[in-house]
Amino acid sequence: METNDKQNSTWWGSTVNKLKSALSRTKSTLVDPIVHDQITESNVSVKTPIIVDDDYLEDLEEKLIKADIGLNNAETLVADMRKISKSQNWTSNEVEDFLKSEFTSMLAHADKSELNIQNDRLNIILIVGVNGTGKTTSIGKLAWRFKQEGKKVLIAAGDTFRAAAETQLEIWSERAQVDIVRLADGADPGAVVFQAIGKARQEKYDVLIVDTAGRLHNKANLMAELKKIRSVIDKHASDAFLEALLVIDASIGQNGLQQAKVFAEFCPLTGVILTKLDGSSKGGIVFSIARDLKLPVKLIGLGEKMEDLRDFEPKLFVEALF
Ligand SMILES: Nc1nc2c(ncn2[C@@H]2O[C@H](COP(=O)(O)OP(=O)(O)OP(=O)(O)O)[C@@H](O)[C@H]2O)c(=O)[nH]1
Ligand SMILES: [Mg+2]
Repeated sequence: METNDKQNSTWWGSTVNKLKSALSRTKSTLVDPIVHDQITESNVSVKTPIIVDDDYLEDLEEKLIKADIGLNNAETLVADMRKISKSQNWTSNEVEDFLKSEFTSMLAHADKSELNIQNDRLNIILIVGVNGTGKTTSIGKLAWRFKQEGKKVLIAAGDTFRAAAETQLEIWSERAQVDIVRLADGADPGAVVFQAIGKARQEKYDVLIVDTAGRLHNKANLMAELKKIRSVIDKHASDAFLEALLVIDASIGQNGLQQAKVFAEFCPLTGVILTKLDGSSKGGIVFSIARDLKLPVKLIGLGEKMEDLRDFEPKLFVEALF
């Protein structure tokens, strides 16, 4: 999507402030313990020099790992710092600039973050993930956003497993004013997807978003069912443009990576939606997803409201942490 479109639309307007406030807890675990000015007794903030010695570097590595950025990232960052400056004094501004540049290069390990939408054909967005991570909510928000952009949107209630799941999606479809394909409770999710693809083609929808049941990554039968859904798409919509997005809850930190690896075995992924960044202190996981999974985070959830799903902008994200 063009930058201009984004800047003109309502959901974009307050992104920077929204992001800053959503990331405040992550900032307090990831950045503040490393870059902090000392407050004197008279309440004046002074910048104290930081001596980059072995103790400092060891402590830094520990803090980074605790903040969920991943072992590889933490080791690289510390090694880079050691290379540049051993036993020298750094100002807190210098540490801040160094961290910003390291964080930015961590995100460069993954492909570009934009959600791919093609104008000349059907786009299918398949949403998968563990129970309760925010799949259905994110679909509602995304459908609303596409609708605001003037696209013709269809959503498929592919979670036929949990009672009330389809009703939850139906409520979102009404809010976003988009169409929905829903079969009887307990229907085969593959059949729902098949029918939705047929409708999307016949009635020339721009985007079809597919909801799926939450499943534990260690439950083989449910994962096999996901594989089936994926094969229906591959077989009956091979000319459509597909985004397969894994929803990860930012508050679970490193466990999200393990989930992602298993999901990717059953359904090749093109990116991640990282939800619940608001209120999470483990937003550092963004850096680990890029480095260790090599998957781009495409969208981020910053709250429960319709407009609280935003594009992930690596540069903006890093800026908002400082
Ligand atoms: N604060 C916050 N809450 C969120 C966000 N995204 C989703 N939620 C909440 O998370 C809860 C679960 O969301 P759902 O969308 O039902 O999750 P799901 O993955 O579809 O769940 P299952 O269908 O049971 O697997 C709801 O209460 C949502 O409002 C977010 O970005 N921030
Ligand atoms: Mg759901």
